[in-house]
Amino acid sequence: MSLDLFAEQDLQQPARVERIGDQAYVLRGFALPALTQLLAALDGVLRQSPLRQMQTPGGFTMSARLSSCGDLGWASDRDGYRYSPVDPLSAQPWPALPAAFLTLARTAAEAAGFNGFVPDACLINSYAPGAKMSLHQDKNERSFTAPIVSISLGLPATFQFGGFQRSAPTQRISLFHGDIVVWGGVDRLRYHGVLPIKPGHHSLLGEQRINITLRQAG
Ligand code: MD6
Ligand code: FE
Repeated sequence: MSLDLFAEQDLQQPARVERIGDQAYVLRGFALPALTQLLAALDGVLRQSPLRQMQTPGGFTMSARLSSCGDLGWASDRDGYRYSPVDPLSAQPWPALPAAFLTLARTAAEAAGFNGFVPDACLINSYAPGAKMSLHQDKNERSFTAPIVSISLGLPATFQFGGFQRSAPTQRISLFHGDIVVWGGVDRLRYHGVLPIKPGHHSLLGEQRINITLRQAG
């Protein structure tokens, strides 16, 4: 009985595509085949540029802890949000974008209809239970022609996918370990966010959700 259930789950997981907008998709389980390489690469990046809490320009502390890799990473403080080639913690360049991240992001973008995605920025967020991300637009990138590719690992989350104004109604989408969300084109500037993560324990990542987002920022 349980063997049958597992077999069925394995068969269902790869490439189940859910459309959440004209040019926005959830690719269920899309990261799972590359998981081992992905986690090893993540480990390497976080050893070089550890997760840290950041201040918002409004003086709040973000509840998710953040790091970056690639040519450009995220820096946020009382002076504003910006992409920077240097990790403010080490005053060194961010770690290089691992090949495993790049390949998976390109493949996911293609599966969602965006060919030729070449990300130069990758943000890594760790959400402990209770941490959230308020509704926002990803609009600090130089151009909006490339999509956002967002990989979910660890504890599940409720992702909010809204409209073009903060007050517009939102879809609520459960995201699980291995799911990838891709949004671009006409949906590129939609408001989105993450509701507070529920307490729990993930067998590989412990008491956290990791989100890896790849963008073309420069
Ligand atoms: C998510 N993350 O965690 C969605 N945006 O599923 C984001 O929207 C996001 O993690 C900008 C910067 C970091 C993020
Ligand atoms: Fe975002």
